[in-house]
Amino acid sequence: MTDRSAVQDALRAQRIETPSWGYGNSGTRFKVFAQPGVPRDPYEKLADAAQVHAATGAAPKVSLHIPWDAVEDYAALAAHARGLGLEIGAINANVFQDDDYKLGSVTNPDPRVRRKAVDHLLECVDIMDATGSTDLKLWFSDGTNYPGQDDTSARQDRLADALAEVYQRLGDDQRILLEYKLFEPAFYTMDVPDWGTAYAHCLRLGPKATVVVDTGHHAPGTNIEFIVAFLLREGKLGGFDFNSRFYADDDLMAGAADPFQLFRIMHEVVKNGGLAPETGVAFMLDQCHNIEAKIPAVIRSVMNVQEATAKALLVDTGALTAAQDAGDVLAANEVLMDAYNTDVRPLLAEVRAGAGLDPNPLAAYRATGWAEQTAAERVGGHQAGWGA
Ligand code: LRH
Ligand code: MN
Repeated sequence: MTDRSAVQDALRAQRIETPSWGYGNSGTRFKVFAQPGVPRDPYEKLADAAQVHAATGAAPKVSLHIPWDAVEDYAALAAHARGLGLEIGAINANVFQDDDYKLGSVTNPDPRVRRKAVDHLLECVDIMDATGSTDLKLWFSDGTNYPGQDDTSARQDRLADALAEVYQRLGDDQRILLEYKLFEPAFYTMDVPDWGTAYAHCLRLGPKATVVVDTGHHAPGTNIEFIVAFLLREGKLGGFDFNSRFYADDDLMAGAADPFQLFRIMHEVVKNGGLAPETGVAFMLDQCHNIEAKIPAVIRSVMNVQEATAKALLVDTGALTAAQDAGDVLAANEVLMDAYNTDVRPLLAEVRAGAGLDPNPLAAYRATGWAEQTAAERVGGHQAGWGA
């Protein structure tokens, strides 16, 4: 697709969902550094997310995490979001921070603990009803640390039972986004360790169950874009948790550590129709901004995803297919590298200007004085964090 106006249309239509926890304090097990002006509640997190949308024009949805974003009235929170020009996106359940979940949540040997965990997942569907969200995002920290600690198959049975009960509760336009992770916090087995396990559970559940690809959740060297192409072909790619990493689940800004990988992923997305809204792929960020200013980091991440997408949209698919069909390895690779090596910043600046936005979102944000204003106003109270 090298028709410039079609490329601009696709970029103008791209939507990236930002994580509420990306505006709060989050970091590593060694230290979570506080910063001035950090939100103290979900309302302030939404106000910060609105700054990202105002600067980029591409981030109208915010994912929530329960109980990190627990409020009395979720409908009021959703109304507040709409007042800011935002929408509540995926609802992330949290069955990984309660002492009861030491040996697992939905896979725990103790039926009382499993019941408690499933009840939380069902409560998250109630919250979706109240906020108008369609996506229930499920990541399970469940796993074991030592061989023999528990029965892997029995845990899979428990997981399948829990997922089936939640699946039954979903409304017509609601779906499950099942996230996998190779390791951490468990270090011998994770009960949803890889895309294959997530995919198998989703196939068994039905059409309203799809897989989330968190780019930080694979073994080093994993070809993530192959997984993306496969899941898209199966109609089972529900979305992404974009971030980047040099080593493990570093949760750094998307595209910062490996922009070429992000491009290769977006190339498979574009080529397999994953940008089309009807494909239902949720482009979400899942990051921690421990040492960098949080709102600019989210803006930079949105821009990195846009740049990777723009390069993917500029791939000369006709030339690529011709070279592939001819078995011309070097020519095919050259077509892709030409797109990747294209400076798309002027194109994106044009798209932003065309939408009445500042071509430079970071400069636009800095000019608002929001950082200084919130640092002055948000004094006292308790800065929001991930409670780890
Ligand atoms: C787990 C994870 C998951 C979220 C959490 C904040 O590592 O990627 O998506 O619940 O980070
Ligand atoms: Mn994630």
